[in-house]
Amino acid sequence: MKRILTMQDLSCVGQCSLTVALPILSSYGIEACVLPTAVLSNHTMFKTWSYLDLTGEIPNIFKHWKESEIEFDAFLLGYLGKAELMDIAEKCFDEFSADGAQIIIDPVFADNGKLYAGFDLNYVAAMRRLIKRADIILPNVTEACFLTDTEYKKDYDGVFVQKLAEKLSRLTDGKIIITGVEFGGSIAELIYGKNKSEILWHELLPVKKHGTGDIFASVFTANYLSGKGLHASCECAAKFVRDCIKKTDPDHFYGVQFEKILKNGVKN
Ligand code: PXL
Repeated sequence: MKRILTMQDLSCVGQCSLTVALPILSSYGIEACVLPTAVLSNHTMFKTWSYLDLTGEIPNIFKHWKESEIEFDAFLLGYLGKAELMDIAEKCFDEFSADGAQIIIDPVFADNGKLYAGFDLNYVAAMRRLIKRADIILPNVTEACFLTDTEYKKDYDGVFVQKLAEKLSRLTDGKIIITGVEFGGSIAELIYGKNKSEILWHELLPVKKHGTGDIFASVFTANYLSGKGLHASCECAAKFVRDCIKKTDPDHFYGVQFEKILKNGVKN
């Protein structure tokens, strides 16, 4: 059985980060271990939130993992929240990787042309360094713009996204998947290839919901670690997200009800 470490925040309420990664990864038969970077009352799309930074506890956690010779077959990184955590993430890869461990990084710091609350360009610069270590990165279009110092534009086309991916390929040797590519009335992922990229188009639903990027990353990772390729893993993740959105009560405002999909065992 594969053992993965997912490093991101624990938002007590909000159907994002660890509260989606854990159940989803576990449901695919992967042992999901966690490195919580902070505990928040709820995610930062609510009006207010509390934030307990756990960075100071991580060296202690590492000390005990070292003593017990713990290693991981993969890492999934999401919302970290502080630039300082990037160095800690690198230390984590150095100390706790099993042979051939895969590093999957969803940069999670921006969307719709803007940084999330509490993030700055210093964080972006630290992420730019961290993605050098990745086997796969999953930025959305806004994050790809920030990482490559490209001005975001709301109306873009395939050429724009391909150029973003090319610029990202100068920052990492990892595989590049740009998520949430949206134009011409559809949504897609771009899987970068030096000579030819693939664009996987899906039905664009009329509602935008919070936390879907975290769900995409978890389902993608679970499928990829189970042996599927990039293309098939993206297809599964996109379908899962779409099904979650469709099943979510219209007045449920802070996330998607992915539990309804897991409960029915209708994974793919
Ligand atoms: O879904 C990304 C995410 C994760 N964790 C926290 C967030 C966000 C996005 O805003 O605020 C705490």
